[in-house]
Amino acid sequence: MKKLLALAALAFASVSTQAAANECELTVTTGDKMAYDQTSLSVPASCSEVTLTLEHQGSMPVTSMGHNWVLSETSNLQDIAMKGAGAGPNNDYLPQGDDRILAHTKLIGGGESTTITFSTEGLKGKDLTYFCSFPGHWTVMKGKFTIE
Ligand SMILES: [Cu+2]
Repeated sequence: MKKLLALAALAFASVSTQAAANECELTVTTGDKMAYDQTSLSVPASCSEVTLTLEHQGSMPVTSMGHNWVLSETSNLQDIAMKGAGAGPNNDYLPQGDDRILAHTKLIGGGESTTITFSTEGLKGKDLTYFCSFPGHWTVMKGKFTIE
């Protein structure tokens, strides 16, 4: 039985070397707390693009419990978040024109949803973290993003 399972796993691995489009699509939900529903995300290395949807299932407005999804190298997270707080809500709490921001959604409030598509070019092998840049959220509202 174990051998059969191993064979099945092997067969599955060989047919999935070419990523299906839906493996490159991620949905992250959030709500009226400073948290995403997932503390890590990954996509297969065969994804040339990732489509990510952020859904805010809470009811609080963007001004008090806004969330976004921002991707950067882990080492740049804190500085981007600090500068983002200074950039203010009209800039989605992100420093404008900062190319250390690898991808980001807009800031949304309860009941809203937003989708972005970004290229994985140059991201493979880097230590990446996603976070919310709403002031104060980034310290707890974050997770590892891996391209495997
Ligand atoms: Cu947030």
